[in-house]
Amino acid sequence: MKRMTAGLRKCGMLVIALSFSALAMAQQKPQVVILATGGTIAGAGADATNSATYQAAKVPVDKLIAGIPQLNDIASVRGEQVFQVASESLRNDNLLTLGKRVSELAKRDDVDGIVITHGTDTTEETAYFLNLVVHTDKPIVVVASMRPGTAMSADGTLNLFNAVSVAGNKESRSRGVLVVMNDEINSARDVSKMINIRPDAFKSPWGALGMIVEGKSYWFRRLDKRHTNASEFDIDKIKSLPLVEIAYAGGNVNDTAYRAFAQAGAKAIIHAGPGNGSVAGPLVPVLQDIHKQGIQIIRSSHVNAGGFVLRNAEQPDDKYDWIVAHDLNPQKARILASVALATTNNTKELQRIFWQY
Ligand code: DAS
Repeated sequence: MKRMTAGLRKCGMLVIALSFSALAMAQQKPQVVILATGGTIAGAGADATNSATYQAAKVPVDKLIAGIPQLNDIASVRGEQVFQVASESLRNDNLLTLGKRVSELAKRDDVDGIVITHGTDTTEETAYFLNLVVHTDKPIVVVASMRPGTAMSADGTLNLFNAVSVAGNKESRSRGVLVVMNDEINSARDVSKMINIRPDAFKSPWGALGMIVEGKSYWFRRLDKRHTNASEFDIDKIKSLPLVEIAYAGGNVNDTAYRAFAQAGAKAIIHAGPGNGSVAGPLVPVLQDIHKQGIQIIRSSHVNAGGFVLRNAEQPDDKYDWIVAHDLNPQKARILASVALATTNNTKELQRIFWQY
């Protein structure tokens, strides 16, 4: 009897010791929250050969996490399904909802990093938005995939594993919101989807911040523009995002879209122009007339590998009181204009903001 009691006691002690060490192990592992919004990374196709034909936003976050058991080796992960949509359908209100949830989680002591799974179409917009308005130095990583998990050589699994690894790494702190895809770590501010059919779709015209290989990050540079804790914009103070529209211009451009946007109540129009955000001659008086109605005119460039719009180069911006989007593409210029117009409509202030963010 005595021997049995002693044996049971030893067993009990062992169980307690093991659970403490498991707890210690869990506590040593970074705590990462995955916020799922949909997209191809949650997509499903009918056949393994369907790398481009599939339905986005089908697989729930818990299944995404369960599909990568190796996540448990690098972090204590928990998931939340915020939305389940293809990202082209996301609205400004969705951005506010997501931003507020990220901000709440970033304030918690039991959260070391946040990953957002997202569709590729507007990854750059959501990531840039969070970069502007969430005040934290904790890693926030947006991740997507070009192929659904059902396809051969699907990229989502490794992208998500890498994203969790980056989000759980203290070295990733204070670098702004990051986009992890195809082994690269890019800045949310610089990166955009430049090719829409290959795993190497996302590029930054000024280069990636780092690489991630087998779960280890290698850093090369930092973002110079203002972001996160250094931003003057705060998600907790933004009630709504003013309407900003994008008018795409090439040859033979007419004023129809610009006038319709003004009529519809846009507070700013992003002129997505060719080259240096060029404005066709007949369009100039139209934009001047629209600006007289109190609507901001912001010249951006739709060139592929990174536009760079200079003030007073081919357009007398000072004379017309127009704004230039610097190197931001039209879709990012829309995000920044919308966030900025929530606090000011002063042209000079807006131009400062476009130089700094
Ligand atoms: N429609 C795309 C989106 O949801 C699918 C994807 O590439 O993620 O952004």
